[in-house]
Amino acid sequence: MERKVKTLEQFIIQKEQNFPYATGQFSKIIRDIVLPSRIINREVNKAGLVDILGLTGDTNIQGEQVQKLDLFANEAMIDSLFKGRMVCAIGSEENDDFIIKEGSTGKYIVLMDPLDGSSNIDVNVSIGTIFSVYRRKNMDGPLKKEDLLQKGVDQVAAGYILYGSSTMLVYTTGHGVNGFTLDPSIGEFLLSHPNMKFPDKCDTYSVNEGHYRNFFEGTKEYLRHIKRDSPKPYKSRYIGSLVADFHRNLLKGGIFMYPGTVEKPNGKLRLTFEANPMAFIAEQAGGYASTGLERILEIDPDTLHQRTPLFVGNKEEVLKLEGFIRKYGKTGETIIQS
Ligand code: AHM
Ligand code: MG
Repeated sequence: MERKVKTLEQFIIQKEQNFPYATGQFSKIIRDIVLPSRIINREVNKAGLVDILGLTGDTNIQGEQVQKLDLFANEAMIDSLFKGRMVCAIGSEENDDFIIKEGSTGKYIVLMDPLDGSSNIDVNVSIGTIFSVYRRKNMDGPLKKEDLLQKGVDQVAAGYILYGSSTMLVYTTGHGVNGFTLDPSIGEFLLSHPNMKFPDKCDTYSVNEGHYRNFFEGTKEYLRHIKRDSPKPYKSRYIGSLVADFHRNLLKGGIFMYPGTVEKPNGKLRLTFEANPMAFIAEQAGGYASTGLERILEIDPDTLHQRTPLFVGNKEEVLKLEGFIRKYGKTGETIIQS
């Protein structure tokens, strides 16, 4: 039987035909992200050979400096995006400030975490690239704060590349979520997961429970509830790599949590690079993302690197969790040591 294979390129062209006035600029950005992701993928796959080729940050046997993979990924993405000329500014988890391309006529701004979960590289655990795309609000004059730091609801695209047992691109432009798997034999991403949706059932939770004693009471009570009151115990699955944890929950059903703690009320994850893109993908896949008290996508960002608690996954489950957090007061108000 003949199987119909659709490449990412064919998919993009087909989607463009649905928008007769599309200039193609926006699709170019997706291509400009995908190109370096193949190179990052190659380097990530070589990471196990560090003992032979030299540790990252060291000098290899050829006497060359081996670049840390997260910095390599950062440079590869920035280079490709600016060469593509559609992007006028980039905010990256690896850089303190926005990188502005002087004189650029690009209409778009990209925020990204070029290699999230990179502490997992040494132990051969899946990691990912996360990106989101915004359109400039003012086309004339210098970039303003309102161009650079927009709410998550203003994203025009978001996605991630998962470097796992296979390499996948999952992205949305606000018309559903589609997943593509890299076929290494031909170097092409092929449509493998069209129109992705969270399954109806949610029986998995993903959280670093090592921090339990420092969670606020609402989070603790939710965790006690899903263990104590659900007819069948939830599965606990936590990799400690956001893209991999999120991706598994998207396919199987589940809630990912990175709550605030007593020491860090805003948790660990960054609103702009991690929470917003995942929230956009989640909502487009029928899910929901919350700080515990408000919709992630509605937060007006103040700084590039600001952090936020993140609860994301099946919509009903995240709403249920919000109920617990509300019941026990605003994050930070009620702390009961167990
Ligand atoms: P990073 O951006 O420094 O790589 O950190 C982000 C990662 C996420 O991928 C993951 O969800 C989280 O940190 C895990 O943190 P922890 O080890 O505290 O559970
Ligand atoms: Mg990160």
